[in-house]
Amino acid sequence: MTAAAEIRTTCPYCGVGCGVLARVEADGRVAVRGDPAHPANRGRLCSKGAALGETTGLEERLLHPEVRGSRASWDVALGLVAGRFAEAIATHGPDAVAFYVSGQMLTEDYYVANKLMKGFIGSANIDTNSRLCMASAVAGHRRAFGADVVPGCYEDIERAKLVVLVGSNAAWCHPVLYQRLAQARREHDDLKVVVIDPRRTASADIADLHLPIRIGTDTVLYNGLLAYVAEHDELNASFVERHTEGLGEALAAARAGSPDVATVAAQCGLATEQVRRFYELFARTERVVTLYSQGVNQSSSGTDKVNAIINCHLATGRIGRPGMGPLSLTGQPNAMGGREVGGLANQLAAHLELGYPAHRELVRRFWRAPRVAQQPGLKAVELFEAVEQGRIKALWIMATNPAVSLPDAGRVRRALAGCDFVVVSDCVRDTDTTRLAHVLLPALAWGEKDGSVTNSERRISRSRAFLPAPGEARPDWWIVCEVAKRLGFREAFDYPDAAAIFGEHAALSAHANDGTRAFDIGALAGLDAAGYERLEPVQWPATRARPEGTARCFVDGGFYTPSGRARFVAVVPRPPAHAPDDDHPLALATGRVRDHWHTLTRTGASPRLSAHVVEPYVEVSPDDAARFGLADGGLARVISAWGEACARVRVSSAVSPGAVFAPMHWNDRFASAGCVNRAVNPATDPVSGEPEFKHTPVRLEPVTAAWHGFLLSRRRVARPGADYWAVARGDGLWRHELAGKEAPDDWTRAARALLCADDAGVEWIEYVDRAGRRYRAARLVGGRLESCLFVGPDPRLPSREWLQGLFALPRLDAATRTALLAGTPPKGQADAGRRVCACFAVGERTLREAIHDGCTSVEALGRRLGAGSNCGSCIPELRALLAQSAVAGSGQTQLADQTVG
Ligand SMILES: Nc1nc2c(c(=O)[nH]1)N[C@H]1C(S)=C(S)[C@@H](COP(=O)(O)OP(=O)(O)OC[C@H]3O[C@@H](n4cnc5c(=O)[nH]c(N)nc54)[C@H](O)[C@@H]3O)O[C@H]1N2
Ligand SMILES: Nc1nc2c(c(=O)[nH]1)N[C@H]1C(S)=C(S)[C@@H](COP(=O)(O)OP(=O)(O)OC[C@H]3O[C@@H](n4cnc5c(=O)[nH]c(N)nc54)[C@H](O)[C@@H]3O)O[C@H]1N2
Ligand code: SF4
Ligand SMILES: [Mo]
Repeated sequence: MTAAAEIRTTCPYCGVGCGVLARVEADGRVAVRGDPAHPANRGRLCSKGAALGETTGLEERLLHPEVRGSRASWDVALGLVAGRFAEAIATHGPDAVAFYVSGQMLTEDYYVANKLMKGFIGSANIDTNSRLCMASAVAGHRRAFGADVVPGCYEDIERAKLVVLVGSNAAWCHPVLYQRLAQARREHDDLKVVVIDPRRTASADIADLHLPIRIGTDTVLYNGLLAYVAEHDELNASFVERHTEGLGEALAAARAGSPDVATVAAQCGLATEQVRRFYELFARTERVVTLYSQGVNQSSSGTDKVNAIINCHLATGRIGRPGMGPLSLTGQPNAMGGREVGGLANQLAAHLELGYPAHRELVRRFWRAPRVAQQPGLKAVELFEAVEQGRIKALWIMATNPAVSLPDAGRVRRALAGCDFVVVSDCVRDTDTTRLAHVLLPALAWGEKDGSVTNSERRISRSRAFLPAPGEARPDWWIVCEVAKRLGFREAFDYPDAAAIFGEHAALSAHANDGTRAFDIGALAGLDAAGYERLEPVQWPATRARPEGTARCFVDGGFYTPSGRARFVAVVPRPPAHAPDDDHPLALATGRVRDHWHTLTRTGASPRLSAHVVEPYVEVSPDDAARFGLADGGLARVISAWGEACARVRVSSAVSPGAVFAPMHWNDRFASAGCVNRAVNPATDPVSGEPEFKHTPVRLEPVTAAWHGFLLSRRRVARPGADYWAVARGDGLWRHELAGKEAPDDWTRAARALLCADDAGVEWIEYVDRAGRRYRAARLVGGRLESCLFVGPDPRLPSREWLQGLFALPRLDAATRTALLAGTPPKGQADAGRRVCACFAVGERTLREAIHDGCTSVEALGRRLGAGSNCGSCIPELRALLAQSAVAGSGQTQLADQTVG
């Protein structure tokens, strides 16, 4: 086989929307690199993008339709889905069915799903996981601008003099954009960076100022800023006069709650001086960009937070011009595309309003639809409540894993288990959600499917196939259209390909528009299949008059409100929905880690990406650790009024006393009790319906285990027989972390049962230390290491990294066997330590040695080991190691703040 041609496509992870060049190599492997011609990344990729080639395997894939666990033909499965939906609609009305879709669908998939539900089934019960993500930003944009428009573009970050990151850990979650910012910061001395985040995250690495704000108090801080700007005469009077309305009320509300800097500081848990410095910087810098993400959106006052931020940009007229503006970072690759097609339950399509009869009629005629939904449908959290109450008789979930990602996940699972009919379209066979489905429909995955996505700066890019469709998997749009046809809507859903759907979507955006709606891609309406194939990245609006697209909106006002003026919103701060109490005194915020994506269905398949963080963890301050009797590296239960999870404890001064942080990624497939959403409360923002993922009152309880251990094995052990377990993919092996309440009487027997020692040709070496409660064993086949188990009385166990390396050896010699049982590398065999750099597989120990040998800068480490010199995502951690060794060198030791690893 010869290598195939490179195909230009788009990264399927975050909303930065990086261009990727992908090709299948002669040996069948997938090679990817950043597309130098794509304006979002100009050739860069982060660790996740660079490891895409490790995630295209078929091992875990769903490749055939299934009905109640048995393989079925497409015809049978589609017929069943259409039949059960038709029956539910006929008996209980259109609102008795629902779709729950995702910002990871392509625009074309999303468009037909929305069209089917809102125009043909006639209900608006289609909501999306963007409700958990971008809904507050959408609602805030609509309140302020009259339309869901991100005013600026990425280039503004490089042209700004002050970049404020609010509730965004871009270093890990939008890494390529963060690298662009870091580079601009290096090149321009006068560019300042402020990070507003309760935790000291990797993003604070380049910050001139970090404000460790008390969770949920951003409205107080921004109200204070508005009052400060007015008081210090920094209002842009002519902009306010010509292009806005409502400043008086907003200012009055701001002054009432945030009268002065000291009051703000006290309420936000900050030092007065810190707040003053931020306000001064903001007030005196004309070119300010505010980047915000889930620390803002995922709050019961998320929409108010968004408007409090936008208020300050409107008051200073800093919007729509180069180097300035509020810039909401979208999470998923197509969060923005979903908003364009109206995928949320309270929208129509192409930025048309469900609430306007004229818009409904326009869409109905355009679609030649029998009926168009008259009222908004159920928002995600309400939707699953309705499922629990039996009001939804048939539910179709596409490209999302709600059993893991919705708050109060225990309740979501009960709701799904009790629902009459659940359909799941996914690429992966076994997820916490597919386990609860009646029908599974196999969808094409990234690399196999064709369509388009839109990134945070409104840039539409093509996602192109370079792999063949595996098994019987089909594009999501095809699956939706086949069901639509079986529901009797053949004509409206008879598309030959994704290009035809895109053409219709583009035409609708321009239909009767005349500049009244921001979303207009009329320039792309006439594309034929070849034109669609060639489509270059373009930022909407791309109208017939301005086909080249638009970098910035609102350059000259021109907002989409009835008056054409932007609206200030009077914001009255309120505390999070559920206050901590004696039983649950800590505030839990949840979020992401650098190398994992959501529920691990994709990044969990990559050894490279699974090495950085191998287990669910909970990060707690040294004060609270002492208070709750928690040891670093031990285990803790995270308990709320809704449920609980179990995770590894990380004691870190990166979080403030009173606050704890846990990642959202783990679930029943990867850990015994890792799904933190079982504990997360289901409160939502009253305007946007977005859940409060960033604030749940919890308590932590240490888990006392009689034994701790780990098991490295070439095969995945389905039931590791431990009270606590977490599993991660390694190179050619699986890594299982284990702990148990009671140690078995006889480890030798227990280990053999676990590792099934009875196959022929197996060699078994072991070490038993009864007094020390230590046990070590390895199983070899033909001299080659097959698996090994290490057990001890506490979490201090030998280096997994070195042991993993032994799996690559064709056979273990006597010295290595002895070393293995001793748990320490023999002389000359290095132990790289915990993986820090994903691109070059560089471990912490290797880095420390290099630092010890005189590498005193990130650049020097890069020259010597490669670390940090490719995607740059680990640079904050390299810097933390450098700083630690500098401190250690001066005679002190310090806990790693940012080495969350
Ligand atoms: N590696 C990785 N990258 C991703 C994803 C992923 O799963 N993994 N997912 C993508 C998606 S869908 C999304 S939505 C984005 C999310 O991207 P981000 O929003 O940047 O990520 P999060 O970790 O959810 O939360 C950001 C920060 O909000 C802070 N925070 C919590 N409460 C508050 C508060 O009250 N105020 C303020 N100011 N900050 C607060 C948290 O401490 C956290 O550091 O990431 C995208 N990129
Ligand atoms: N505690 C807590 N919970 C959170 C958050 C948080 O910060 N804290 N963040 C929330 C946010 S912002 C988000 S965006 C959500 C994300 O939550 P989810 O959307 O539930 O997470 P994913 O793991 O991305 O799920 C995507 C699913 O779709 C499948 N899939 C991938 N590609 C395709 C495709 O092309 N077609 C089909 N049919 N299936 C596909 C994947 O295998 C996977 O099962 O989580 C939310 N939940
Ligand atoms: S920043 Fe990383 S995850 Fe996001 S689109 Fe770019 S390569 Fe993909
Ligand atoms: Mo998201």
